[in-house]
Order: sequence, then C-alpha cells, then structure tokens
Amino acid sequence: MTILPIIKHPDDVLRKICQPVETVTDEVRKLMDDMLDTMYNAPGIGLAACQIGDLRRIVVLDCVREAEEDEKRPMFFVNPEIIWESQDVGEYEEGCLSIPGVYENVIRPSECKITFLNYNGDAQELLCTGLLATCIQHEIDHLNGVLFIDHISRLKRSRALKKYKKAQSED
Ligand code: GNR
Ligand code: NI
Repeated sequence: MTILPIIKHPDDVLRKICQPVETVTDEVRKLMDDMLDTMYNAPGIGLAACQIGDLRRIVVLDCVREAEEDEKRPMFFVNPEIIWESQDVGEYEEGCLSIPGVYENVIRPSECKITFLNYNGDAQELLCTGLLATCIQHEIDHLNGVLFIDHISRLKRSRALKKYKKAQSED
C-alpha cells in the first residue's frame, strides 16, 4: 500500500497528453493498486495516472459505492477510449483532487460507451451511465490534459481560480 502525492493545478504535468500502455504488466498493476490507495485516501472517486505524475493512459475509479458504505468497488481502466456518447446531456457538480476546494457544475453527455483494457489486460467494452459516465469522462479528459474547469464559462472559471489561488497561497 503506497499513497502517492497528488499533483495540483497549475502544474504542466496536468496539461500533457498521456501515452497508451502497450501491455498490462505487473508493474502497471502495482501502479494501479497504488493509485487506488491514493484515491481512497484522498478521498476521491476517481484518479488518472497523470495526477500522480505518470503520463500513461491509466485510470482507477470507485464511484458505484451504494448502500454498503464501506464496500469497495474498484474499477481499473487502461487506455480507455470513448467510442460513443449520447446526445442527451446532464449536469453534475464536479470537483477534482488536483484543484481542491473548487466545485462547479459541468454539462456532459449523460451516457457513453468506452473500450479499455481491464486489470488483467483483457479488452472490454462498457456502457457508462449516471455518475460512472460523468466520472469516466472527467478521467479521460485528464489523459488528454483537460481539466473540468475547462468546461465552465470564463467568468465562473476566473472566479473559481481566484478563490483557489488565494486558498493555496494561505496553505
Ligand atoms: O473525487 C472526485 N470527485 C468527482 C466528483 C464529480 C465529478 C468527478 C469527480 S472525479 C474526482 C477525483 C478526481 O479528481 N479525478 O480526476
Ligand atoms: Ni480530476
């Protein structure tokens, strides 16, 4: 179990395009395990590898936790790719472990279909709905150097970032 430091905005690492993984090796699985520990510790419901400084297309999520408060439902995505998104959109108040304290409504497709490699390296296809759809889109954005604040209006972004910078400087 290793908890890694989470990289915060504004850091260039968060703006890089991440590179596909060729093979899901034990080293990749170890990284995913550490990412999961880091995510649960934060706590958060998703984490992209670039947020801990690794520029590979790797995401971990646990956003399907339901009634059982402490039942863990980790999900692992290597090279996730959106192959379909709904015309239907939905609004959700998003946050990001790399921009702590900032929460803003973001509009995204309500459903999407993705392909990815799972923890064992098997190719999978998954229809994502609800919070999973929001979360996986937020994480895939990270793999492309995109942050949720890029999806909100300029005015809202500048207000949010002003507050964020002030809070960071007081840390
Ligand atoms: O913990 C997180 N919560 C969250 C809430 C709404 C939409 C997306 C997210 S993901 C975020 C963790 C994170 O920053 N992942 O990149
Ligand atoms: Ni994030």
